[in-house]
Amino acid sequence: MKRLLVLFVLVAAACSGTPQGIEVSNARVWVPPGSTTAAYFDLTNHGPGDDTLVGVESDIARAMVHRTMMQDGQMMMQPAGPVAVPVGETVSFAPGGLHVMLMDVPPLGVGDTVELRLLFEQAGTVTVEVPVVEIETP
Ligand SMILES: [Cu+2]
Repeated sequence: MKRLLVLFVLVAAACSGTPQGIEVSNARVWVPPGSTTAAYFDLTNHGPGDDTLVGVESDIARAMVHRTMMQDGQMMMQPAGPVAVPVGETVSFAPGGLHVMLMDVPPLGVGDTVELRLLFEQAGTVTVEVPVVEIETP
């Protein structure tokens, strides 16, 4: 009986230490210099399977997933389309690459937060409260 109890405790500990689904970390929105700004974060897929980010929503702005790329020596950005987040991997949204474009944003200051809803094929809607931070310089 005692051995069974020990086994149960071990299993419970193992389960609670293994997060499932999509983890959003390092999320931040750059303080808008005007009516447009960008949000960045890391997406980690803890399983059980591959997932895809298919969209993003905000109540205070128009939100789109964009990708920045060099084209003919110019920095261009365009809609990224669905973004694959394979199981066990982390996909970074970072300056110069993937980002969430926020358009028609109201005035925001450092310390404010913006709620974003990230829409995944498998995980469904993942809601994050994203802090507004100073624009990062490289
Ligand atoms: Cu953009």
